[in-house]
Amino acid sequence: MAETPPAPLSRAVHWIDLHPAAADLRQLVLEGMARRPRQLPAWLLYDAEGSRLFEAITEQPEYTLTRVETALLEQRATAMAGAMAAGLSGSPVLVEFGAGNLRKVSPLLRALGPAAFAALDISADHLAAACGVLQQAHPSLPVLGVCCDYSQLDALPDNPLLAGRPRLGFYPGSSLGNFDPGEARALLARFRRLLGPQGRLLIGIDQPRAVALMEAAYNDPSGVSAAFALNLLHRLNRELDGDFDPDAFRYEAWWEEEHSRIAMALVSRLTQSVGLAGAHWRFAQGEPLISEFSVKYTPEAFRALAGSAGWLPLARWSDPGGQLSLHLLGQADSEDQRAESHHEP
Ligand code: AVJ
Repeated sequence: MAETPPAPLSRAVHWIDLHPAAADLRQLVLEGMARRPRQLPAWLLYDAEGSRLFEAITEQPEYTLTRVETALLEQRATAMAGAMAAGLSGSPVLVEFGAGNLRKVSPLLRALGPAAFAALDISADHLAAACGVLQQAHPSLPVLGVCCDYSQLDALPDNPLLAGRPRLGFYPGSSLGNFDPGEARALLARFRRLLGPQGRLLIGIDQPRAVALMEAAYNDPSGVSAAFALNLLHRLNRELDGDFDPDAFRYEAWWEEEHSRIAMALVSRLTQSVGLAGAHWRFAQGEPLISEFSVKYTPEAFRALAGSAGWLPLARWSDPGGQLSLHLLGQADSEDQRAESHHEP
């Protein structure tokens, strides 16, 4: 019997840590607590436990976005990769923003065969574990994990894996919805700078649906959505010397038609004073602390937003139920000047 060849040596995952320092975190929280209504940056939800709870949300029957988008990627990865790489000079690198558990990117990696893959996320341990698993599944692919707040990044790390190659961005999951429209436009413009002149971006955006469906998706009967938001208070207690009593807040999620968004908040059950970051904060009974917004865009509204950030819509793929789209964006000053094509299964 022939000797089995040794398993291909898995490369080490390259790792760069740009997580905001504790002092910056404190400053952000002080600013958010001073706002009316009080609102904290959504990325604070993603500590290790928050990342675990978010994954549990994506498995709830009411939260269909992740399953629908994953299926669309699996079905259309070849067409998407073809459109993403059309006309590029040289093998590209793929950059995923807000990479999470990295379970959506595999079909795209297989279809695209990029020179390297960079995964950016705020949740360090979660990202490191996900990069390790991905590396096992793609042993010859150079993988770079970057722990950072990608919405504040001025340049991709100066790393040889990323140097001198066209850059393709991947931003699935409708995470853009966490930013208000002004911030979302700034973020899209930032991605254009990070990805450079040949850059293209494949971005997942979910649409407004029946209000009852949306409200159920953000307030599942098992209480996972509530636990995800309440975990923020545990994090603040631990990292910023807070004394929040999580039982003194209830989780609520509601649709705001005028902003086309779901608002998620921890609502004070009573009038109380909370210590945090060396100060005391009064909460009136019923006063919300916004944990995040989830803005929904129609394809037309999203195209207008992307256009205002300098992106040109190239193509769009939607699920059969019309719940969400993956939009491919290109640059107005490159070869990307054709009309947008729309594909439904
Ligand atoms: C990760 C921002 C896309 O808005 O659907 C889900 C976050 N929060 N349930 C979303 C979330 C509670 C999610 N995004």
